[in-house]
Amino acid sequence: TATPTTTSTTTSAPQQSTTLSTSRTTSAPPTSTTQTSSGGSTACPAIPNGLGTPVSNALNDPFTFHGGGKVSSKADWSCRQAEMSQLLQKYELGTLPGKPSSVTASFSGSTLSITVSENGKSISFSVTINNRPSGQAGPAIINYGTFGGLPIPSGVATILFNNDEIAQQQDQSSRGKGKFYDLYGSSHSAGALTAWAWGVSRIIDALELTKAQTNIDPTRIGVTGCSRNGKGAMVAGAFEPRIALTLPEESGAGGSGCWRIAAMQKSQGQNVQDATQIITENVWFSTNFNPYVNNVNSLPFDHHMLAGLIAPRPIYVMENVDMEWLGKVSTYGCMGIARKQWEALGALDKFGYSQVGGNSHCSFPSSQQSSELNAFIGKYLLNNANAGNTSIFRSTATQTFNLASWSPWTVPSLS
Ligand code: MCU
Repeated sequence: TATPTTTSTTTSAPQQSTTLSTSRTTSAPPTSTTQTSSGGSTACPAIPNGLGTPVSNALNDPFTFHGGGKVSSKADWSCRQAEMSQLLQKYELGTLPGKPSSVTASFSGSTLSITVSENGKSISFSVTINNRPSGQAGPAIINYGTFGGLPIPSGVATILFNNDEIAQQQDQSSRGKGKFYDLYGSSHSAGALTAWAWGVSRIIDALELTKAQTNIDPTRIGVTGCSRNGKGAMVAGAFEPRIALTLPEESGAGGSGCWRIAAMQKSQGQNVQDATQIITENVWFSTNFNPYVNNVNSLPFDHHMLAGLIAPRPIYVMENVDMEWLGKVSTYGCMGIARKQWEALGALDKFGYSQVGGNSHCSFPSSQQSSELNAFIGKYLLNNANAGNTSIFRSTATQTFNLASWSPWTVPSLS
């Protein structure tokens, strides 16, 4: 067993030390209106107020700005991502705070302890790191909570994240409870999914500070969770650009499902989870979302665009074909259209959607393991270019959902 090491490192802004500070620019959420591309700084179009024109029987065009201009380059795509992030926060997920003024971390045994301070308040939480690499620094997967769990190949550490401690998720009485709200106030607009994503960002800040002790490479971090925690994994991948691989397991509605597709199914009498139900069940979303759940066609986004915040970073979405409630159709349609964002970026080898059955909810089926999950982890966390095919879009169901009619816009080729 490794000798326990303890270290404590701090970053606070402004910070002179080059070895201990985490970068404020790379960890900031994509919320600024100026994006830097290789050619320098590009001004992004201003985001007009208001919801814009409703979109019915189709998903919103990710390649047209909220103000109407076309996305025609990778620099434009970065601007559009910043815009989509702002819109999702404003109308659904609540505000994601920027990097706090101070994050400190210490590592002892297998426990990474993290303290975050902002505006004179501070909170502390810890995560457990198992199967740390020996020798060269290696990758890790952050695993939310206790539902499900993926078979993680050797060479990849796991980081156990008790997300409920950051934001509770019992039922509606959990609103504003948890360490995130101790720091930012119980009436902060962030729903639990956003608060957890903020927690993932703080874990990565801490990993940047303690790399020499943990032996975890903070540039090779994956995130996963199942069901409600799969929704969380998707939002963490979307909001945190340092996540190298996003692995949502059976996230369903509010994760890889689209609101409009669920609403259409609901209107046909199908028993699928939709926006009107989900806000009564729990506090995953901001109360900002409540006014729109009966009219999701008015929203300037759907969850294909939540996924689009990840593009072209790698994502592998696992879904269950047996349960309509979990989004048999709404996740298939949503991700089938989300995939076009990776296509536009020439990155189809970084997009996977796989919907199989025969397994109970959150018990990972072996049919997704060797040629899919291991291929994604192998290629994108273990740096094995020959790990297998990672351009995946499949369902074991016969799907009749019309992907083309629900995406009546042109997919550009962005460079
Ligand atoms: C798929 O995630 C949720 C689902 O949204 C809920 O309606 C259901 O009650 O619980 C699922 C879950 O988190 O199961 C563990």
